[in-house]
Amino acid sequence: MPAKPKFYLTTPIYYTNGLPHIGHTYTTVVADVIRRYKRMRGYQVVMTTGTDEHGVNVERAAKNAGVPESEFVAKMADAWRALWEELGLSAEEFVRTTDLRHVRTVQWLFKLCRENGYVYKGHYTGQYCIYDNAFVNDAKPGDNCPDCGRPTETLTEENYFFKLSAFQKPLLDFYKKNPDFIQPESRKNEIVSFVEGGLKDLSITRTTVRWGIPVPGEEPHVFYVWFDALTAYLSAVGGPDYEKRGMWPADLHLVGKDIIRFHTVYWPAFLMAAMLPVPKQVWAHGWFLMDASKMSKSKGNVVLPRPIANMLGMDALRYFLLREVAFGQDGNFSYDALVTRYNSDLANGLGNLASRTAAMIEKTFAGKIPKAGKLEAADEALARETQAGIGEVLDYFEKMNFARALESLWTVIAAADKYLTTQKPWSLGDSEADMQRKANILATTAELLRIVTVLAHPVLPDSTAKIWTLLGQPGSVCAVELDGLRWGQLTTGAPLGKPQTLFPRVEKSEAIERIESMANEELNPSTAPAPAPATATSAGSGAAAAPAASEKIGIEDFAKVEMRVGQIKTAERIVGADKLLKLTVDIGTEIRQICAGIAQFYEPDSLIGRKVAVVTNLAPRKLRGVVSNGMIIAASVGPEGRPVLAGFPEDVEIGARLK
Ligand code: ME8
Repeated sequence: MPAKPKFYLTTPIYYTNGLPHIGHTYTTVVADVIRRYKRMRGYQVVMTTGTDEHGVNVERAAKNAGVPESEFVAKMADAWRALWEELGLSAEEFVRTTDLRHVRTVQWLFKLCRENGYVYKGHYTGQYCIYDNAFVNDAKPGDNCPDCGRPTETLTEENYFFKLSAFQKPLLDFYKKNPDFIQPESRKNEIVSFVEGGLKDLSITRTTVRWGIPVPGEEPHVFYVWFDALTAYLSAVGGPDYEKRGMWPADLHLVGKDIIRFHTVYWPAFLMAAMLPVPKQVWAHGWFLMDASKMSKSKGNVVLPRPIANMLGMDALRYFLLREVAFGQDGNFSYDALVTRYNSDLANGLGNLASRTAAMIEKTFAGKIPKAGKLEAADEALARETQAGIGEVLDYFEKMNFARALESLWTVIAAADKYLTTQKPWSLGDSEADMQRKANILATTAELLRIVTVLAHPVLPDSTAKIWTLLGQPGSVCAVELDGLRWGQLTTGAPLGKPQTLFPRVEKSEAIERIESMANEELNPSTAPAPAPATATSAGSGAAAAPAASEKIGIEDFAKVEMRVGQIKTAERIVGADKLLKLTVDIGTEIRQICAGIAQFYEPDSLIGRKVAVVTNLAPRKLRGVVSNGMIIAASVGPEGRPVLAGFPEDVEIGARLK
């Protein structure tokens, strides 16, 4: 058998100053989808992801955490790796920039660039913050440090420089010869004009940073940011011995649009300087935005992958990320859209088609897919449509147009639904002719479902594996070769597998509340003890988690909770969240917006002017997209946990502290 062609793809190596959010998950999911797709097209695939662990930010974060840098990054790298594993996104290679294999590769690459005359020692002058011990990129004399706000000083230090300026023409020639190198096309134009505008040499070492890879024999120089980070792609597949592993050059670097320049200008230039093979393609996708802005923990608008995977399954998240936004463009993330798509496309679409097909086969043909006889026009039309769908979906996959690939695939699912509705196998009787007609209809539907399952597998690996078993098809769905996929390959006569839960329908507002409360808990573990809306009682779950009776807390723990008398100024319902009210509450020093899970028990108007007990020092969190900055205290009454607001029989001053 001829050796399989290789395909090497990478995600960025992510910074260790936080944990993965939906943006990082997006890139990694896409990489995983391509990996699975390429395997089904006969490639031997290696995927690399990893962590970018050097630099001043890590120095600072480790200092704040009171641990050595090595310990800090080891913990973070473990957390990233563990999360990818939990989400079914582990790559073949997880490279850390503190790995010895990486340190050696960076030093080797530097040596090659230097030997070839592209590295020189010079001086870098920039604005430096003496409090944070770091240069402030792009700052001018007189600017303050964006981190601490104090004045920066002009400082000159000795650096090694990379002669990027020498690569203007080689890069432009390279882009011309390799028109697919930068994708999508719009980004390519942006990069070409940037390079045409002239390239400045690049400082690639620092003496003011301690936590970095040392430049051998040139201490205290350490490599600086991109020379270190980009090289990780090569370290992961052999470094200096890359030829032995046979994976380099990378076939595809997947990145967000924020880092395209580094990947399409610096990286090929470093490799050209070292006379090493240059990657084949860099694909820059857009951003997932939350409320039209980039996610950040301080804005309280990060979306975490784990709560979504826990609530709806990882396949649902994968499907949404790929289906919702055209790959390459920015898009908004919304829980509402996520759950809507889940219910309509997965629960009512694919999931329903699979379970009703299996149920009909179970009932009519004792759980074995019947053989089709002579097909009627309607059967043949569906077969043709499905066969055409195969070509279309594969074509879209090749073009990385995942949204269109899924759209095409779901058109095929819709065609099957329509076919069943018009053919009505359930209305046929037990005569020989009717039984044969039913066999044709169900075999046709099962064959369509088999093809859809194969094509959807890269995106929905878990649920398609379940459908494959349900259909009693031999082997595993991931082993089916896409190139040979066509109508007419259904294995009939084999018993169906056990019925499987695929995508149970969810109630939208409840699902969103649960996702948000899991996310709040993950983001603020110390301040979000219970998966409840912002009242001490939890409408829905009934029980706010209290410590076990034996678990006593000290007065100092209690003192950490700041509670004050507040007065409700306004109250309104939140569209789509039938349990929540949005309140504004005067707490003496300010008016706060607080969401409370009491909508089923209190009319908004009845609350205006009421004095309530408010926890005022909870970290803000979002409930159904609405920021809640505090919590109203209520008793939880009866088995359903009916909230009864705590109040004051005597008149109390607004803002008074509760002790
Ligand atoms: O830049 N939407 O790491 P990083 C879509 N260490 N994708 C997003 C996103 C969003 N809102 N937010 C992040 C670094 N991403 C460097 C990379 S590579 C040699 C070094 C994704 O942790 C997207 O892929 O800031 C983006 O390029 C990457 O995460 C940035 O991750």
